Amino acid sequence: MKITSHETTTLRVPEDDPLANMPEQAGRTRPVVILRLRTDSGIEGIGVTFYGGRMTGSLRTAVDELATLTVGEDPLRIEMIIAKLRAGTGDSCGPGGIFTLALSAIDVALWDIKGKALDQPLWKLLGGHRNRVATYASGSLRRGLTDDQAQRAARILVQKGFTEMKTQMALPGNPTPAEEVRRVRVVREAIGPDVKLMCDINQRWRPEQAIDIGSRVQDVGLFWLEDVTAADDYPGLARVTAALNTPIAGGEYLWGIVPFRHMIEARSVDIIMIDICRVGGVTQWMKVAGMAEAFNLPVVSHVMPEILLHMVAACPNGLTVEYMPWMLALYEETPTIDNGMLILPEKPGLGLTFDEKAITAFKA
Ligand code: SMN
Ligand code: MG
Repeated sequence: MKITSHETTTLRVPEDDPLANMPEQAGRTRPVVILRLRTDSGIEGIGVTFYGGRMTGSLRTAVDELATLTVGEDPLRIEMIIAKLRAGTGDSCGPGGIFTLALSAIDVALWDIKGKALDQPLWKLLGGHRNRVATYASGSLRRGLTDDQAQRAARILVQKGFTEMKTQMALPGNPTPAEEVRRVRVVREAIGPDVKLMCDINQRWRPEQAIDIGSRVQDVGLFWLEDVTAADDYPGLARVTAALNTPIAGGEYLWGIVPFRHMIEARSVDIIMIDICRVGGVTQWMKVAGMAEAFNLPVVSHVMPEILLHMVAACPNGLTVEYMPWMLALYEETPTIDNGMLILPEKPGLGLTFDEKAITAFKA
């Protein structure tokens, strides 16, 4: 089998909140690049990437330029293709930035092709550890909401059957520690003691703030506190992780696989979060998961649950899938949730088909 052609499209995908209908800001959209990679056997693989922001035109061009280099190659030889793409950019355009975001789309499409060619769903090709996987609602309980909105949204998520959900601290403005603490307490009050509650700081605290506010919320029983300070401050993170009983999660902002080694060696976090676009695709995601397993650390996914459930389910140390619903509307059908657990699809590859009507509607 050989790759014959590719097609990219830039979309503006609504960043609304289909889970609780409590958007932080109505009408906001996110630029996304989608890829279709075609082969001479008729099999087409799909990929998705983002985080280009105002440079999304450049990201799409990067995907096109890299995809051109794959034409004529055997799509099943993924590491060979990755090496060719790195060499094609003089081994100098990554890992931080657009090269890796573009590589990710291509790698995802290659794995989709491999699954379809072998007639197996991706999670089985990658290890197939479990066929149902824990998931948490994300994107609904964001820091821009009022306490009342956050409580109402949290109750809706519980009614919908979610048993895990994520909120945020580092509230807008210049909140006092007491105001930060109040937000997680009111959410906990709304959902009761048994729902797992995560909380994302998105790198907005200094280490000593993280220790201060983190200690004040220990009795809330958070499942994890995420990105409590600058993502590459490995010793700062380690200080917070050592000081708090609450597990600390991090990793979504790291590029490629090597920084995870430094983060893990410094004992910076208890839970490794791997972003598929920034790590460089499925191939690199699984390498980080293996590295984490060797250090007795669980891994969790970041965004795009319809793709990431395959990886979290595949590996023995996969903990839970972030159910961030922004991209669900791109597909005809996405994995279902039963009793708070995502069900792994039996269709080959990613098991996803673009909804052509939605793609047309979102075209930038
Ligand atoms: C997040 C950051 C950027 C895009 C989407 C989501 C956030 C998360 O950090 O973990 O959900
Ligand atoms: Mg996060």
